[in-house]
Amino acid sequence: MWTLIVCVLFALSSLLTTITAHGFVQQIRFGDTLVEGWNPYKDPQKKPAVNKITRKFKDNGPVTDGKFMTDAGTCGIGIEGANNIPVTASASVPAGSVVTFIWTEWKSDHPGPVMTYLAKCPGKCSDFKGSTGNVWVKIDQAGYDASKSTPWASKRLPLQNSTWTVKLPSSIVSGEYILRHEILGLQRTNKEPTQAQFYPSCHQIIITGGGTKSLPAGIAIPGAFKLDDRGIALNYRDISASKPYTPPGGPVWSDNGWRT
Ligand SMILES: *[C@@H]1O[C@H](CO)[C@@H](O)[C@H](O)[C@H]1NC(C)=O
Ligand SMILES: [Cu+2]
Repeated sequence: MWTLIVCVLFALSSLLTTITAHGFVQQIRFGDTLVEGWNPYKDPQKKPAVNKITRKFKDNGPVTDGKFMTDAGTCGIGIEGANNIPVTASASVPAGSVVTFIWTEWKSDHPGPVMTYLAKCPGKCSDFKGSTGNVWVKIDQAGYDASKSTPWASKRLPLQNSTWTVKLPSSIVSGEYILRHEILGLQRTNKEPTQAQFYPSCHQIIITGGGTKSLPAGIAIPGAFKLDDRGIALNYRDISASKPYTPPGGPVWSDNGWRT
């Protein structure tokens, strides 16, 4: 609650017209197929219970106060005190597809990167948490691009109708994966300790028609993100064309290999 109030106050003080400070991914377009995500405000009450591809999270607020170093950092803060609980639903999507994450209206002042990861489920994703091991491979990221008129990726979201588009690798082996997409808000990361705000969500997918490449080893979430990470603890106002920003979580892997 405290975090929420501070976040809202911050947004108000920095942009008087902003009331809603947070957000979540409400829908995902896989190629031509639109899939509804978990809605923490509508779905818990539904009977019969909904079966969404998104692992449940409690609200539109961030994972902050260092909780990103716990299993809340994997797929968000869960409901009923349990984080990162697998679901039984999944969406089928051909390898190489274009995927668009459709956020709730994202108009707050949260400068930061937008990142997307994949983890291969050893069997079914409904049996796999992904909270341990170097299983998360970043497949897309955008941080601070000084060549753009709106350099921070998360601030370009509102200009794109609150959507973000990524392309799945074409060459990876078919099978079950967790697709993890997040915004990292850096507006209070100059605090000690950092008040980095992660907005992650995890969506279970089955990739079809893939190739022969296995995902390489990636990072562990939790594990990889530390309080003193230079991508997590910084004053975002210091970032400029001459002082670039490197998002946390390492390089991006694609069909062409690793790219920093
Ligand atoms: C913008 O997003 C909203 C909500 O997802 C959607 O209803 C609307 O059609 C979108 N507008 C455009 C121009 O794509
Ligand atoms: Cu917020």
